[in-house]
Amino acid sequence: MHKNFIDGVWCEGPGVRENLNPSDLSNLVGLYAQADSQQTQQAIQAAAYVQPLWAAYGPQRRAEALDQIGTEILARREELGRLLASEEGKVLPEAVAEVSRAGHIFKFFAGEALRMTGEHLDSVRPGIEVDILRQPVGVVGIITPWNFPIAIPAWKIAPALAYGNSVVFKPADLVPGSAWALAEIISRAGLPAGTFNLVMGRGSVVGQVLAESANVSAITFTGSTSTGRHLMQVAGARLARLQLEMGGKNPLVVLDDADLEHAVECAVQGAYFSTGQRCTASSRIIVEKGIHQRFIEAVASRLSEIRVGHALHEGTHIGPVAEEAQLRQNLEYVDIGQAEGARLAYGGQPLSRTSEGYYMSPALFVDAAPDMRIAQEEIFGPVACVIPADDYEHALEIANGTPFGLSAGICTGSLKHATHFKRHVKSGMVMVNTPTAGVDYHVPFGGTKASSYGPREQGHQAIEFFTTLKTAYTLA
Ligand code: UN1
Repeated sequence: MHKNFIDGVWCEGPGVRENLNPSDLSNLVGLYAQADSQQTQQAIQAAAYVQPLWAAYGPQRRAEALDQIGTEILARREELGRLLASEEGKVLPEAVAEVSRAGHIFKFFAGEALRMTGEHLDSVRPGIEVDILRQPVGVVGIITPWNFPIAIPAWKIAPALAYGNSVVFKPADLVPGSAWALAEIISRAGLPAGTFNLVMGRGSVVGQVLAESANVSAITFTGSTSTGRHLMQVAGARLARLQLEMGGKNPLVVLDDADLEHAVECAVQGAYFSTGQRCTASSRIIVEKGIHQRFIEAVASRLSEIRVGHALHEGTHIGPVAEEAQLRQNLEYVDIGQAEGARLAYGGQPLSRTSEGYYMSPALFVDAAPDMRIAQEEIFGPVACVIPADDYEHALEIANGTPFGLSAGICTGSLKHATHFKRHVKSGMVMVNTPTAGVDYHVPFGGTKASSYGPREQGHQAIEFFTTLKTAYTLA
């Protein structure tokens, strides 16, 4: 049984959760404790008490702790990758790459701990000096989703700790395994007890206490738009600092002058890899009319080569859907798309494999209209639609026509269109001739419109959310 980590102590909870492998439901990944609201309160109190001590450790010791965590994650990438693939269902090479990303993130923020810079200037009043100091925010509540069970926790926990904050971490209920393994590594990194707390359990219990508690100064969350709105209502109402990363309906524009083969790879990789379970997935593929027919034939033919199967089996390209409810929702959207009049050109069927799991074939809709539900709502599965466009301007208008604005891509040989698109597409990230999903760890991540709220995650810019400024005046 894997326990929660509260105030430096491993504790059982009132509940237990079975972590099942979505590639093989007969495989129990492990049993994980479920915390209640009282334990969550204890974790918050411990974090609040010790935070000034952790801040006083100074940048050298904080950097060393983060570097040690990063080193161990990287050294264990194969083992942790297997665990991740087993609980979430992404294929082993993707899972190992995600673990590596988590390791690199800790190492990046080990360096950032040493770069907590402020500013110094003269006052407009003679004899007075002004210092703009950067300080930790306090206790940070971290709430993460199931689709990146180690990378997203890493890119929230590492900057929180680097800049001297303490942490109460609530991982997704569905995938506590990678989070627990990460917590276990952090538990041996020499942090004072209470600096980092792992509180596994339900969003409605643990997440709700984090949202309500006055001792939690900031909450960073990645997940659904509806939960983001709820946090806004509860934590926002008590004026907590918020960083919310929510849905996407990311467009990939393919123009007539694109390299066809490359555009197909960008579309297939962006829309379907990781089973389409990425907020950066290319779920709307907007294709100019001259290349349209050749493009959809090439994508359908490429999809026929994709092997869907057990995430740990060699040669699998796409693993199962992570959970039953998500599979049901994906298949419902396949029905909705057909009822709306889009044509299902490939896949969209439940699949059976040698083991019982949540398998489905990647679904490709064509002849979708921009206002259809399948073209407006985030599905979060291997379901994408092709929307035909008359020309570049039309494609850009469609690309900008949803409430979301996370990532956007364009495949084109035209410098003019690529440059225009980079400037005018309404998104936080824009990709030219590269897939909309799959981002670097050392540059900012985030979106516009309903996709994101608050300062960016990742890169040096993460400092904006995880620190606060204090302006100090000194009469010299
Ligand atoms: C990526 O595309 O590499 O939840 C990362 C998500 C995003 C992360 C995507 N926050 O899918």
